[in-house]
Amino acid sequence: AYTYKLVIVGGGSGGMTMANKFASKLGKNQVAVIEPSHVHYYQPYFTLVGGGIKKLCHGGSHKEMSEVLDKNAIWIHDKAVEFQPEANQVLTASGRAVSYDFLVVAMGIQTNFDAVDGLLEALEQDPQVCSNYHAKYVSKTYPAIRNFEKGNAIFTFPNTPVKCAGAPQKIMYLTDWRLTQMKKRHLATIMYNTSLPVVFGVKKYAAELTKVMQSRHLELNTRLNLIRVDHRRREAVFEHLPSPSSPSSSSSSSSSSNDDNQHQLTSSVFKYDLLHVCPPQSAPEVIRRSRLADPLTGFLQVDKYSLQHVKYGNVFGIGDCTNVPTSKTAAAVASQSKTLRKNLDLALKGKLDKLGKTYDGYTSCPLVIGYDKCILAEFDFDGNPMETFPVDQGQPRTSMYLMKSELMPVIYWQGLVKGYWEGPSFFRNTMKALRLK
Ligand code: FAD
Ligand code: UQ1
Repeated sequence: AYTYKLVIVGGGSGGMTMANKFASKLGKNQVAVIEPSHVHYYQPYFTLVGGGIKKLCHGGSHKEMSEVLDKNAIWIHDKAVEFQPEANQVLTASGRAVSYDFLVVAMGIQTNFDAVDGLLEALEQDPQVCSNYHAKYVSKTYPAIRNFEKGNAIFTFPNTPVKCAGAPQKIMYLTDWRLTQMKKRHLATIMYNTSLPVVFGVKKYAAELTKVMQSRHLELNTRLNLIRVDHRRREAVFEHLPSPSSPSSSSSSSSSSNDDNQHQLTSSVFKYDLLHVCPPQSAPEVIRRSRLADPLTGFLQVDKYSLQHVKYGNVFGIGDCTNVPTSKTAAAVASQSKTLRKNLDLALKGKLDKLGKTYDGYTSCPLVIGYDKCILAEFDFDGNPMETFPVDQGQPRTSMYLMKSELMPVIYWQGLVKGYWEGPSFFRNTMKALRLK
């Protein structure tokens, strides 16, 4: 059977940038990408689509796989179903065994809409239930905002790892802004019901976001996890998670006991008139049940600095499907791609003992807080800010908004997807040097 020099599982942000870097370098038919979807999505656009700022459109939110993949590479239009790392092959849904010298796993994170009782039915049937986390349901978000008359607008954050941890609240800020424009804001109670104990995981930005929420009368309800949606009654049921410091939950007066729950958690019922759901997410099933999985989390078990698999030296990972302990974003993918390019180059030359441990955890989240303002969070593994620009990025800025809405799509399609953009470290270091002088 034919053996590819490089096989990449998943043709999303991470898979496509790696494929296009190596397709031109390794030549015809040496790189294969296993990807079941015929469309490549630019998911960060979904926030803008949901907010009614951009339209779902070719060239903006998506392009055909055949347009984005270098002609030297082979697109295997199929789904990976089993990893056989001892045999250096991947099995696909159609029964094909794809052999490789080196493997990059870039399958993204799995969204589990079916893990919330009644959610899929509500997304299919209730126009006021929407989610920017799905190419289909994102087109419901803006109509739901426009159709909102009065009552509760609820935005959820699940009790699992997620991609783009800021996205579930960005759409809340856009909704607030839009309802204000429509002169309906006084008729709305807007709330962010999050499983986390805080509004955002990084202190510096959490402090600014708290100010924004308070000044705009957005309710923050922490340690609430969506478990059921009853769209006929327009009710959302949340379980109260124990606060990190106390073993039992602190339940509100409206709580009712939920006996089915093995943890004996209490739950609360909220009426909704608009419900934006960030679905529970997990490691892709195919990784979780394979030998490549981190036994604790189910994500691909790689060294967080080199992105090489901890057990199989010819296997690497990038992006949301890995157990790299940073916030999962396309910005992180871009920075990881620099480390991975260098290490795959060495690996392909047989220098597996010389791999660099250079990924620093860089990730970024443009927190769009209105139709012309953005807080550009950038931070490392430990949540220390790693800001690119010589201004305080904790402050809401129009420049950062334009960066997100106008510049970033160009950087993504012309830079990241084509294998050129490897993150802003060059600019950050240059700016820092200039500031010192
Ligand atoms: P993906 O790009 O999701 O690609 C995974 C690919 O694997 C997909 O093409 C999928 O079809 C494929 N796949 C899945 N299963 C299989 C299988 N069995 N076999 C083969 N292929 C498979 N990031 C930012 O940096 N900035 C932002 O502002 C931002 N905003 C976001 C807003 C929203 C609403 C969302 C949903 C995400 C946002 N992100 C943002 C996150 C960003 O989109 C992801 O972190 C990024 O796409 C991760 O890249 P990836 O390659 O790991 O996964
Ligand atoms: C980034 O590199 C990136 O990936 C292409 C994103 O995803 C779309 C981002 O949202 C951000 C903010 C970055 C970081 C880039 C700069 C210029 C700060």
